[in-house]
Amino acid sequence: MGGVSSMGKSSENMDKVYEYAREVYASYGVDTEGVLEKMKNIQVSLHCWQGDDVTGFEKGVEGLSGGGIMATGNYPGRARNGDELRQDIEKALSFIPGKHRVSLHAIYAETGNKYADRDEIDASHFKSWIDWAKDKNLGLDFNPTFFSHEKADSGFTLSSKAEETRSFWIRHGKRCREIAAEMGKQLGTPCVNNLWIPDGMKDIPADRLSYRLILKDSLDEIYAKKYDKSHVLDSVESKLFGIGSESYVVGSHEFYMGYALSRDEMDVMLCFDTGHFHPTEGIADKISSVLAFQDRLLLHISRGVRWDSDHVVILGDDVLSIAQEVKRANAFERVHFALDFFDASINRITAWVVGTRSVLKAILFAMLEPTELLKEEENKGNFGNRLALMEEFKTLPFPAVWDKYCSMSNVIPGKGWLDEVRKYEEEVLSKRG
Ligand code: RNT
Ligand code: ZN
Repeated sequence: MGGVSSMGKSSENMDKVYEYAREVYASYGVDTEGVLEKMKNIQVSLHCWQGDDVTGFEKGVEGLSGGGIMATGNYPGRARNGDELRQDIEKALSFIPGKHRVSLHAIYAETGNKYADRDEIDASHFKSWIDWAKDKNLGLDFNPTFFSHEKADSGFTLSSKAEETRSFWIRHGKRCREIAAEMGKQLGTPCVNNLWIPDGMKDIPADRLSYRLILKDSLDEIYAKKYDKSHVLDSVESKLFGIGSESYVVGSHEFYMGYALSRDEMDVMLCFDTGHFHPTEGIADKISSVLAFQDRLLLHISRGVRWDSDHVVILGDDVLSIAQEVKRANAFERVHFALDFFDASINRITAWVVGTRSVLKAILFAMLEPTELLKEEENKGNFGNRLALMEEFKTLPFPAVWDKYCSMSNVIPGKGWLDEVRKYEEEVLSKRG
């Protein structure tokens, strides 16, 4: 085996360790080679907004995201335009095994020296992104941006009682579907177009229902037009609370669950953001409930610390449980993995790489699980054995297979990539004003 080791050169020891791991897994009926082949089809959608702290390229709205989300920190090197952001994403991707996707927000439109408002943007404003994605063989995903805009300052967008505000955001929602469909068409892979709105209230509302009925109508208008599913896949993202919307969020979990399930003809999927539920509430158990009724599901993998803080994802029980649930439901083709975090206090390339590699580790770990053995014990009613096996499987020689996955993808397996990030920081990031 050739490839790259953590030292940056091929290593015989790595081959030996992998050989041992292959045998151990084979003794449990798991074919590591087959799993590595399957990993080639796994795509994670990298969120572009980690690279510039959710700022976007519109003129006049520097810095503040608003809408109850906030990137904290002031680490130097934030990308200031499309070219810098693309360059940074490419750098991050070079340390991430596999072929992936990039998720954009409407605020990453490049409108030249002419300002185009949210209800005026079209696919031409994303030409640089689309051309770049074609060139790099990357899929693109998309998100309308219902925040960082004066028409969102009231705290209401699609559920606004002010008709002018509401219709403006409906037009934005429609434009974004069109842009996403064009991206999917040009790139030959469906673009996931995810809708999240910040609408809500700081304090106890007197009338929760009316806003939800307005939102329902707005969504019906946005999703009325049919697009080819091979171009765009629509999704709606719920939330429990945000900064300034602690008491009420119009687009709650139950709201969107009802919406998606009652709109069969629109074929809208749900998006679960791991930070958008009660702090101790996991989303792993929700996956199979959704898959019992819907074809597809989008995940925004994030890490909340005490609240929806959008910390960089790490390899924790929550992420592992999610990957295991998808594996056990044999649903890797139905569940879309996307990232959603923004940490401005550390090197932003490091943030992307840590988060994405952690999610990929969780997916690989789950794929290597001898699930059939667990199901057998369960079906026999031997829950003691099921528990014992689950514990045993936690210490199977997974790291050797991860290293192999990295090296066969021409990516540095161990911490060696950090030296490369340091170089990039010295040569590129530190020179940004
Ligand atoms: C906000 C949502 C949403 C955003 C991004 C920027 O709470 O999670 O997905 O983070 O769209
Ligand atoms: Zn999200």
